[in-house]
Amino acid sequence: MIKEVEYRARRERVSCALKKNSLAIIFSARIQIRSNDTEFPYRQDSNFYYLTGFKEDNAVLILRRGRKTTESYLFVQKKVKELELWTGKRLGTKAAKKSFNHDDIFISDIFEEKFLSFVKEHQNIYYDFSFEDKRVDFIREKTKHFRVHFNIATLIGRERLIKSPAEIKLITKALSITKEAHHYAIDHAFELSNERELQAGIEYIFKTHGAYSDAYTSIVACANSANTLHYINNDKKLVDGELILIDAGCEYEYYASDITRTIPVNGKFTQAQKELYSMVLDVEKKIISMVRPDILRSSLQEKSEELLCKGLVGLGILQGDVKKLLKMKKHKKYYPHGIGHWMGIDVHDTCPYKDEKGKEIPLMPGMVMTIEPGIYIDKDDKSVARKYRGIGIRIEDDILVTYEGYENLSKNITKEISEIEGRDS
Ligand SMILES: [Mn+2]
Repeated sequence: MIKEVEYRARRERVSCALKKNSLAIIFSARIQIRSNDTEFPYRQDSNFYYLTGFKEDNAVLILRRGRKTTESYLFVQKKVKELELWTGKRLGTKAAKKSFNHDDIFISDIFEEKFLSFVKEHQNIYYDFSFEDKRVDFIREKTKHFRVHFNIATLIGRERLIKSPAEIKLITKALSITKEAHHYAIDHAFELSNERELQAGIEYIFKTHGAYSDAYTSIVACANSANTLHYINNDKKLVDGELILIDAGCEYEYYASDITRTIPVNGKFTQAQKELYSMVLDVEKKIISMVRPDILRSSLQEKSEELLCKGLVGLGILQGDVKKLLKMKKHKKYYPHGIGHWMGIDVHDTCPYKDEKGKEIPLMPGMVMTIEPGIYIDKDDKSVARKYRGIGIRIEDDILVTYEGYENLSKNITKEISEIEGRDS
């Protein structure tokens, strides 16, 4: 659990990053309609949650920075008995004041009025430019002629780069649940008939182990489906003798996990599958071992491309000189994506990869990044030996950068061939 003092400290850091004489407005997420009058399950906006820990909709946070002081105001929904009967209890201002430490807490109904009185005293306005909302239109409209506008998402993204011990604990907890789900898949895939059934099994474990939901739509891709990178249909048969690429991770208390494993449906790899899998696994481990403070993500990317290209030549999938092949980007056909991304409250955490000057941000202790090399060979790719066609493999772990180097937070999730094949099921 993250304590209110930590949320308070985050607000303080973001406030201090504002220019002097500024007002920042951060909105809660809106309810999203699924169809007609049914809604998607509500999830708080990640930036709003990062600064408040407040999970209800129709809320606003205002941060003020004057010349010397900073202030923080939270707006929450009014308690209305008749509405609470339908959509659940609301905290209300009175109870919110007990759990949340702001300079004041008001009902959302008076947000516009308060905003207009605050705004008179401030020259600069910060809000999330990507938000499309009536409330944002209101702010734009009321300030367009006489205020300088900045994107608050940029500042919060910078703060979110470095994870606190409490955040790392939640990610670790998410991963402990995700581990159970992937081990379930290894143990039970052989007795299930289609991808969706396996997806349901994985997500059943997420929920029965205390996770609110998945952190992103699970990819459960058997055989050639794995060669569609964002395959989420998950509606094909599980075929004996084929592999299943499973990219699935739960979200626990707003923190993501992001794990990919590629496993045989029947528990045993074929020789060709083994060759490709070992090659990818080898590269994954080598790249993980390079993680340390000050290294650049682009260096990890470059090295992963070089190693995978070498591996492809070793297996005869590419022919020729590795350096030349790399230069001609021949490997991109089989490894078209990035080596990894920031992870935190969002699975693809909305933190910057470059600083204000456009320079790449090196890894620093407290950052969490995925490492996920993969090789994808389409079933119709006649340039490749038949035995490798229709195989897609990705192996992904979640890595914490430490002062000494790194900690693989998902090291307990099985990925060695002998361990996958040796599990008792
Ligand atoms: Mn990922």
